[in-house]
Formats: sequence, structure tokens, C-alpha cells
Amino acid sequence: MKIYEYRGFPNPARIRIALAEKNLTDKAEFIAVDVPKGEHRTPEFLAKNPSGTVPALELECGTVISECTAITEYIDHLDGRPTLTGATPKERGIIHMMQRRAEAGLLDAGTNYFHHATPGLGPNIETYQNKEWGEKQRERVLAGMAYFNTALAHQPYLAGPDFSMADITAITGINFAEFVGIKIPDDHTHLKAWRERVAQRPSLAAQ
Ligand SMILES: N[C@@H](CCC(=O)N[C@@H](CS)C(=O)NCC(=O)O)C(=O)O
Repeated sequence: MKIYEYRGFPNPARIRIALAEKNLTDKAEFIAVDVPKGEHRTPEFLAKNPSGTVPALELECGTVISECTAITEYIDHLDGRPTLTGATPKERGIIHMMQRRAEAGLLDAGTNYFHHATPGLGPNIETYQNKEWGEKQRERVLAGMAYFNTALAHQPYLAGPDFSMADITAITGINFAEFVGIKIPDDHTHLKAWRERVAQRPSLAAQ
């Protein structure tokens, strides 16, 4: 399988972590798409992923799957033993709920802040910016951090006892928030402890 990505960016990092969790990194061929140079907006790449985003997964048959949650579902089920996306209906429901909360409230809010309230990737890429809306996204990240701090008061991971896709989304969101200057408030002790716990997983080094 081919993974189109730009290494070091948060969404591609989610897939590198998922692959490492499943011991499948060696099975992937990583193809660099130079996002800062606009390579993700070329007709060739848009033909593969009309969203014009990385990562995208291309199978041997030519089928392309984009969106990190969809790619993670694919990767997680390759061995028939899903560990990141849940095995029971209840686990799957909770993981997808918490994943989406992490995506909307941490990762998307943080990247929107970056793209709209800061110079982002520069004028060639940031062709539309709404600074006021961008600044609002910073508040959303902080609200997301407060929510997850509470959610983690009585469980080790976002969806319960086990590490899951929800934690992958959240850790990339938290790391990116820090990169853009939005730090976890000191009194969010549960979120900080979770971050340290997750950071110790070998898969985090694969980003
Ligand atoms: N919802 C998408 C988000 C992908 C995404 O926004 N990727 C960023 C890189 S971290 C990107 O390609 N940005 C290019 C752009 O928006 O122009 C997913 O889950 O894969």
C-alpha cells in the first residue's frame, strides 16, 4: 500500500502512529507530497484525492482511501484483529464518538487557528484567511482540553481502558496545539498524565 503524506504534519502523523501500533509500517510505501509547495493541489494529486489533503492511502488495485479515520479503519482490520477502532458495537461507538470530539475540538480547531490566525503555510497556500474566526479556534482548543481533562479523570484513555484511534487523534491535536503556542493549562493534571502515558508508546516515535 502507498501512503501519500507530508512527514511531520499532524494528519499524516496519525497514520504513521496507527501503522506502528499495528506493526505494519514496513508494509507501507511512503510517497512525499510537498504540501508547502502546493503539490497537493495539482491535477494529478486531486485525481487521487479530490479533497486535496494528505494522508491518502492507495491500494494495489488503485483504490484510494482518504480521511484518517477511514484509513485507520482499513489498517486496523487488515489482520482481522482490530485494536484501534474497537471490536464490539459499544467499543466502536465510543471510540468514534471520542475520536470525533478530539478531531473537532483539538486537531481541526488547532489547525484552523494555524491556517487562519497565523501566517500558516504562507500566502501561496493560505489563499483565504479569516483572522477573527481563526482566533476563535484557539478558544475551541482550550475548551477541548478542559473537556478531555475531565473525561480522563476516571479512565486511562479517551475511550476507556484501552488506547485507541481517539487517543491517536487527540495526541496529534495536543502536540500540534503546543507547536502553535497553545499549551495544556497547568491545572489539567489528568490530561497531562494521559499525554505522558501516550508519549511513552513506541508508536509515537514513528511520526
Ligand atoms: N480530515 C482530513 C484532514 C487532512 C488534512 O487536513 N491534512 C492536511 C495536512 S495535516 C492537509 O493536507 N492540508 C492541506 C490543505 O488543507 O491545503 C483527514 O482526516 O485526513
